[in-house]
Formats: sequence, structure tokens, C-alpha cells
Amino acid sequence: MKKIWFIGLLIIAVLISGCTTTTTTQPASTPVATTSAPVTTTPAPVSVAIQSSTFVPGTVGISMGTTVIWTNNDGVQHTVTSVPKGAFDSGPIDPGKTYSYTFNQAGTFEYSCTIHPSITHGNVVVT
Ligand SMILES: [Cu+2]
Repeated sequence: MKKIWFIGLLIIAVLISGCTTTTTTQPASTPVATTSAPVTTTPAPVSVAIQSSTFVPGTVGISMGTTVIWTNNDGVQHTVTSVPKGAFDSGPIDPGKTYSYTFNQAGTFEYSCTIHPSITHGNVVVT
């Protein structure tokens, strides 16, 4: 009679221990940030040199919203003028000076120098 009581107690003990061991605690999953900061990345400006009456590089590929900065490295004035005229026009850029324009529309923008119309035209490809 005492033995049965002991076995019964043992079974209960096993059941309880069995219950406690099966409740495995899941590691807390790392909370995912729900509030992400708005994307406010401004594209870095792109530089084009005007040297020896040449736009260097002659073609630049940029994303919308990018500013192109032309620097006149020659000893004479140049212009950065869209072809056809109308989109942008720097007017005469003095030696050592810069002109910058921000492209907010997609497309291919050809430009020239109105002072030296014979020089190879430059292109800005905006995507
Ligand atoms: Cu020129």
C-alpha cells in the first residue's frame, strides 16, 4: 500500500517535471523597427570640367535631382547652353568659375558653348 502511494507520487512528480521541461522558452525575437526614417538622400553633385575647349567627361549619366557642376579650367570664357536653347544657359563662365544646374527631369540633355559652337557638344543623361 505504501509502495503504490510512492509510485503514484513518483508518477505525479514525473508528470509535473515533464510539463515544466516541455515549456521551452522561445528566444525573444529581435523587434523589427516599424518606423523607418523617410528616404531623403540627395544625390551627390557631378562635376564636369571644361578644359582645352572640351567638356570632360563629354557625357555624364545621372539620376533625377542631381546637380551638375561645370568648372571652366580654360583661360577664356565658355558657356554651358542647352541644345536646343531653353532648358538651361549659364551665360559666359569666366576662367576658373563654375556653373551648376540641377536636373529634375528625365531625358538626354545636349549642350554646347555658344562662344565656341564648333566644340564637341556635351550630354547629360538623366534617368
Ligand atoms: Cu567656349
